[in-house]
Amino acid sequence: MNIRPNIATGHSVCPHDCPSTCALDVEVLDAHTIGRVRGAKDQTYTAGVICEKVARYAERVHHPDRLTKALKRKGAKGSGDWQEISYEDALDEVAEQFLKAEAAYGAETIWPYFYAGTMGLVMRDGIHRLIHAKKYTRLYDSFCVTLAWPGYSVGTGRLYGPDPREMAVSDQVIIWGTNPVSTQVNVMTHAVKARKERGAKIIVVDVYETATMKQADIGLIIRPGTDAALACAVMHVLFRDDLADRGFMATHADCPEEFEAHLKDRTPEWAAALTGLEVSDVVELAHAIGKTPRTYLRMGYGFTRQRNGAVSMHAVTSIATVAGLWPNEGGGAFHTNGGIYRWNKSMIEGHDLKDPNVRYLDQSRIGPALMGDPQDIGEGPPVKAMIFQNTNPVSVAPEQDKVKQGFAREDLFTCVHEQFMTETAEMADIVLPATMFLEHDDLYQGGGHQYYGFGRKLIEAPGDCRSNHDVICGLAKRLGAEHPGFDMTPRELIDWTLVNSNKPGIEDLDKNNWIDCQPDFGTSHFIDGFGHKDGKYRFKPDWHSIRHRPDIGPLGPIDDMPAMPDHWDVIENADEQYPFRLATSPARGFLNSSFNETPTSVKREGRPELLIHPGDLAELGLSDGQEVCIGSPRGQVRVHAKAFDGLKRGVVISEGIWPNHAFADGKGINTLTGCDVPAPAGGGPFHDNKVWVKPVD
Ligand SMILES: Nc1nc2c(c(=O)[nH]1)N[C@H]1C(S)=C(S)[C@@H](COP(=O)(O)OP(=O)(O)OC[C@H]3O[C@@H](n4cnc5c(=O)[nH]c(N)nc54)[C@H](O)[C@@H]3O)O[C@H]1N2
Ligand SMILES: Nc1nc2c(c(=O)[nH]1)N[C@H]1C(S)=C(S)[C@@H](COP(=O)(O)OP(=O)(O)OC[C@H]3O[C@@H](n4cnc5c(=O)[nH]c(N)nc54)[C@H](O)[C@@H]3O)O[C@H]1N2
Ligand code: SF4
Ligand SMILES: [Mo]
Repeated sequence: MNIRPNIATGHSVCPHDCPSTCALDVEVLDAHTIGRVRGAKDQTYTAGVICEKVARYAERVHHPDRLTKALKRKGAKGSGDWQEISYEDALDEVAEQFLKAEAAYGAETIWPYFYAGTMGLVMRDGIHRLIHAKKYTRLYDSFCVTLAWPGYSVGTGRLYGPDPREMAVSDQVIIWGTNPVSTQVNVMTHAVKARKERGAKIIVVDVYETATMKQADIGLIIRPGTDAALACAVMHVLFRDDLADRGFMATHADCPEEFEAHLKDRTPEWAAALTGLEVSDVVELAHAIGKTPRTYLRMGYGFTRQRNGAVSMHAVTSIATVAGLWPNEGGGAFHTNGGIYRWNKSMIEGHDLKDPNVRYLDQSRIGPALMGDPQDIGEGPPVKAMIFQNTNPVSVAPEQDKVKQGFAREDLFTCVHEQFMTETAEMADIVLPATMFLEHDDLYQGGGHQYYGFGRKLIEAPGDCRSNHDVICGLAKRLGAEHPGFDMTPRELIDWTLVNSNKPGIEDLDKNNWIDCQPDFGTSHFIDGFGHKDGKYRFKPDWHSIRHRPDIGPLGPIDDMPAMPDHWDVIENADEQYPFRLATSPARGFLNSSFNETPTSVKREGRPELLIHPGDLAELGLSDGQEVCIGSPRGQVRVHAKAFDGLKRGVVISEGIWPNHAFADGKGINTLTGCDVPAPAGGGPFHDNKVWVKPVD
């Protein structure tokens, strides 16, 4: 189907790390060039809508700064002094350095490091095959989901929920700790449809007045890290005011009486003091939920980026059980559908070569790990050689001062496979240019919806760019790593994965573009029982059962976790020295550190800023627009203050992961964030920071 006459339209899927995973119609102008990108109209979740930054993807694919040649470092680390070399020579050099390091320190001295810059199963996950084949150190991928997913699944026993399209037939959508107008625009499509067609209410719970809250009927601005307090008080009122669904709980929950008793003193007054809300706000929220059976709780990642984030996720999910929302169409609590696809990834990831004795290192602790912290390295070998794909840790990882110290080590060899000269690439010994999603084939699954889809190669890559798959296979050959997956094409890997996951093969996918995997109503709504053996929702969860990776156990101080939902006071509370609480919320124009190089995104965002209440600004003797220094226990950064009254006194927000060079001193926002390991499974507490704010002297 052509959107504009004479312009071919190709079909693909957005590869970025975003729950929307939009189905795309791409104008293909010639074999090397794209035009506009649009959301596919007939994929029912995307429904023709995508974000601005991807609509303008031509800016990113055809960006003049794209890497197109392999580079070898000539000058000092980070000096920007490079020599162009051939791709083959570059791969030879990487293999030689890896073999040298392995000979001296053993295979675990090599730590391949990756994340979700592409969400394609072939391109993102193929690196596991090399890791397992060579017994290199494994990566514990804790940046994003390890606080959120356990909190949901520990209660429900599953990692899926009511069909997200049902938001459109809901009477009340509660958008909790997510800012979809910026981070996953399609939530708004369905929620706004419900408002237009059924008069549904949209309620938003956040720590500041986001673009999403501006579109809501009710906005609740709370203090960071107090979501479980709000949830507990809501459930207290549901029990107290006879709005709890005791019949549903009798058949579908583990210990409703004990839970009710536990909530006795979690009153609206108690929650108001912790959250900063009015008592009436808490009671009204509870009544709105208790009286609206079709209430759909759409819970994001943002509120879990706190040291108590997993407990908060479990607490908010529990509201749906107390109110008996689950059985209703347009009702229930949804976080992600990651659990519906049940892929057999053993060919992509080389599971047959897995050795459970090989160590893991925690991605969020790359700073301490590179600096030889005994908590990470223990008796094991130091990290001497690394390859990076799809991630930019010298900007996105917490405790940047340590990360940068680590990358500056003269005895550390790094190869960075990238699309742009990121901060991580700048510190490399070898830089390899990478393809973008329109230049290779891959398979994608939606987290915020229920489709998997085919992302096709639609254009040729510029210069010498190669895909992740090509690089991994090229290295495997040189390193003597063997597995059938290294000899397959991306299409063959996709087909194998589909067929061995009991799904129709690639020809079917090629024909249909996307396939709907939403489980049936009874399953999605847990009417047939929750995912635990007895079919019951857990108010009293077994946090010890949480395994984010099957072979890695609980990490944080799990025995200290509350037995039932509660305000767990392990957040980085403000104190005399650090009187503010800082959240580093995502910016609309960027996607983590991606797109912070495209002109329209940079123009939209302006410059790194600190949103601060005018009252606090005045009290500090500062003026709007003044340059300020922010300090946390981990370091200091400089930004411009911006007066903003859509937040509580004592709370400050800095949006977006700007390039480090956008800050005075070159110190980016993650200089302030921490990499301690929250319970139960680790994860980045990016929005949980105590800070001071001072004028720049
Ligand atoms: N434009 C854009 N889109 C993105 C991204 C991006 O950087 N930019 N990142 C992508 C990625 S990797 C992910 S994981 C998703 C994340 O997307 P979301 O699930 O939306 O999570 P966040 O954006 O981290 O935070 C959402 C909101 O939670 C708020 N928040 C912070 N702390 C608290 C708290 O204690 N309680 C409550 N109630 N709210 C809190 C933040 O202020 C923010 O407004 O978005 C993806 N999409
Ligand atoms: N302060 C603060 N920090 C945060 C967060 C926050 O909210 N606040 N959010 C955190 C979260 S949720 C996440 S998920 C992480 C994400 O952090 P990252 O995983 O580092 O994500 P990006 O910053 O988008 O960087 C992805 C990189 O991959 C490259 N890339 C994309 N596709 C490909 C490919 O096919 N091949 C190769 N070789 N490279 C590719 C892109 O050019 C880009 O530089 O950041 C975390 N950091
Ligand atoms: S909303 Fe998310 S998935 Fe959709 S196009 Fe934008 S970044 Fe991609
Ligand atoms: Mo993320």
